[in-house]
Amino acid sequence: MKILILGGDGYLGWPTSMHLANEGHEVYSIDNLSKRKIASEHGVEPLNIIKPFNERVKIWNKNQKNKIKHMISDLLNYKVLCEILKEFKPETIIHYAEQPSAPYSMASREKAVFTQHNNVIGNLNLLFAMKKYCPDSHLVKLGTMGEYGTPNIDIEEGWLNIEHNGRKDKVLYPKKPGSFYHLSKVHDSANIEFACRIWGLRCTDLNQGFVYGISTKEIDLDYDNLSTAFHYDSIFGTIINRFITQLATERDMTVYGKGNQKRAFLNIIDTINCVKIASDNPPKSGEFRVFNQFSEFSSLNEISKRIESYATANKIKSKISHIKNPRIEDEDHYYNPKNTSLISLGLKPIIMDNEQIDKIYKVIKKNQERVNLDTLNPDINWKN
Ligand code: USQ
Repeated sequence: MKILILGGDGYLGWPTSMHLANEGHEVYSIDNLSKRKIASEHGVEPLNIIKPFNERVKIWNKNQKNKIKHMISDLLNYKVLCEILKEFKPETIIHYAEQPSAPYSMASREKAVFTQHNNVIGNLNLLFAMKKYCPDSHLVKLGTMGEYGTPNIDIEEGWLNIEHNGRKDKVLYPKKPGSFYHLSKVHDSANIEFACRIWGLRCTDLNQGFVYGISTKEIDLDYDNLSTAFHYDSIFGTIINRFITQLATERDMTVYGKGNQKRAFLNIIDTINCVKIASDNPPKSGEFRVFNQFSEFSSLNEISKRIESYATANKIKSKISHIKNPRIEDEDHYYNPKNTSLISLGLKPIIMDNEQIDKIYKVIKKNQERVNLDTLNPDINWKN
């Protein structure tokens, strides 16, 4: 299959590019390198030195049978985007190319505007370019479980059947996101649903939980050259990756507030598998399909305790600290999200057990001197 990967230099886009190439697909990977730029401006470098995009594609292509084609380009450059779609004619477009950090989007007006402009307009450009040059291709768009927030009812997969004053309808599931970043994904979802309904495009919106993990089959082929950008800092680092980094560097695991917040999450290998499952099973023309993409959900307290019990079993000193929550979020709430679609299509969820924690812990331990401890504590506050 001809697969265009947008955001192919990122934490998820790079391992997805390698994996799908390895599976024999014709992969064209695009990135504007904006995450590297933001990270370096804020002094929040990933755990490993990540080779420049050009270089790691070159290394991959030199050593592997199935090559990756790549280009440095921006979805905000509509002309170039059109040329790419016109020439490559992808059957599937996997869209990761968005500013992914909630804290970054809450840091200032400029950063909120950058996030929404980059994400919403980039996605809108893509929809217009698809309509013009490849209306039959399947858009696999990375959304987020954070679009839903924490409603007091079960979270369905994108749609909700409602009955009101004796009449029934099926509506997009109501959204109550918790940051300008999460809002950008809500706006994307609404724009994509509209494009499917009006122009007959086909899309799978993958509402993904937070991702953890550091290795995949392809990264493990040559860790030094092919590793992905593992962030542990308070801007880009997701909570499990942060907790294990805190453990490995003998710092307290920082649970924000009471820690009864419940969240959905998945291993990076499951992300790749979910994206692959969605690509292999496209929706029909005009369909806006939503899958909730996660493997398990738990409270932050349960997550930190799972890591603590790994530490105890391995005689590693650990401590959990509840610190003042820099975010505005419900700390006690109902949470029951559904994820039956991907499982019924074949996803076998990886559970975050001691073996998974151990793999991450060992890599961090090996690279411990690269951890910048100053970037671990949160310094962006939702209110200020
Ligand atoms: N949290 C802590 N301690 C920390 C860091 C975070 O308690 O040291 C808490 C946060 O308050 C939040 C939860 O952990 O309740 C998750 O935070 P996170 O930083 O791991 O995830 P989030 O900001 O929601 O964003 C991440 C990714 C984003 C993705 C999203 C999926 O950065 O790209 O869309 O996870 S979801 O969480 O489902 O919204």
